[in-house]
Amino acid sequence: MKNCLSLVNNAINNFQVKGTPRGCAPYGNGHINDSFRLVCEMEDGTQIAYIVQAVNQNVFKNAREVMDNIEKVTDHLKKKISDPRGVLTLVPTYNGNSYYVDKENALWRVYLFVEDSMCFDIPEKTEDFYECGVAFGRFQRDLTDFPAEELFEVIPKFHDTVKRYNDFLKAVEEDKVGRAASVKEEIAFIKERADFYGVLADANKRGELPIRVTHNDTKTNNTLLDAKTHKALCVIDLDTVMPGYSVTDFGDAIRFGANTAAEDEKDLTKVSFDIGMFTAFADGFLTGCDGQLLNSEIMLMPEGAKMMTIECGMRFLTDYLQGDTYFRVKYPEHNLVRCHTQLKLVSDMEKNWETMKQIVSKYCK
Ligand code: ADP
Ligand code: GN1
Ligand code: MG
Repeated sequence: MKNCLSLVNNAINNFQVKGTPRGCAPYGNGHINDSFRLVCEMEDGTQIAYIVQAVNQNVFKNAREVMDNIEKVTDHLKKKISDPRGVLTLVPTYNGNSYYVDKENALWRVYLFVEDSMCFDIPEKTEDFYECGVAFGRFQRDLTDFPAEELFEVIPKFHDTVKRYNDFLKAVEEDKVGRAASVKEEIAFIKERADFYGVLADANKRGELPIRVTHNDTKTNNTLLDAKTHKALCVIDLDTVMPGYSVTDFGDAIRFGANTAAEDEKDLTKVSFDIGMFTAFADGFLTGCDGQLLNSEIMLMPEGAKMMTIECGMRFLTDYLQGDTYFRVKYPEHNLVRCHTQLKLVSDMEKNWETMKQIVSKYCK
């Protein structure tokens, strides 16, 4: 483990962290921020751990507003959740702020490390995925009475798939790094489904899909489960909390967790849509939501799943076409490999469409 105390030292000196810093290492598998686990030693020899993060200001142009949203949401959740491990806790700076901007203009924040917790980069059991669903469902339930319009739209039109599609078309047209000719099939696959991209916005206009407070990045590694019992504990990674649709939160989780392989699996024979995992997550999510969703929203959950999957596929391909400037890549074809897994999942979902609709219909009141 690389000790990166010197890297974070300057930043953490500004925060009300307790004890003496003893060790620090990169932590987790996020694509966006730089996260470190910092361990401090108290005078009595006990240890206290923190998550120290440098927020990616390339992605989050309004990092201060991101922090403002996180403060509002965690304050609201703390009124409802008594378990200290059930909500993220920001450690303030000595000035009482929730973040610190260093000389290089990096924005730092510190959370208490949620002890005895774990998260799944890829959930294997339906029971575990169910618990992730419970966590995101409760998050939805507990924020139902929070006025969504008070939240800053930190990445405007983040899950506006029509806009994402137009951005994709522009990237194809511009072909900045000369890759378009090599991905004709993928481009055609995305273009063939152009009629689909507006269905959630249309349902919203008809009053069937209300704007709510949503998380917008509902991968399983953004929920913490109890390390021993694997019961839902806490929703993390609140950077993209914004007004949005419940079904996109549901759908993004399915896109990620109902895949039988990793998001960047190269062997597509390993990648398929697992309907058992879909069922488990739907059950957990709707249990957690506790009756807050309209029947019309419940019936749009399959659309949410397909929308988030094809949207993510086109985002990966867009980034590939633009020369990999957004998502962190480990090798030149990484974004293309990710795109392929998403498109394979979309095809599988289309084959399972009627079953998906039947499964969610059982939850309508
Ligand atoms: P990113 O936006 O880069 O995904 P996250 O906020 O999700 O960043 O953090 C990355 C990882 O760090 C998470 O997947 C989780 O494993 C871990 N993590 C983040 N916050 C905490 C916390 N407060 N307690 C324990 N682990 C955490
Ligand atoms: C990014 O931060 P992380 O790794 O949880 C991305 C999501 C994508 C996801 C794909 C702010 O999430 O929208 O679905 O990668 N977050 C942002 O893995 O763009
Ligand atoms: Mg994350």
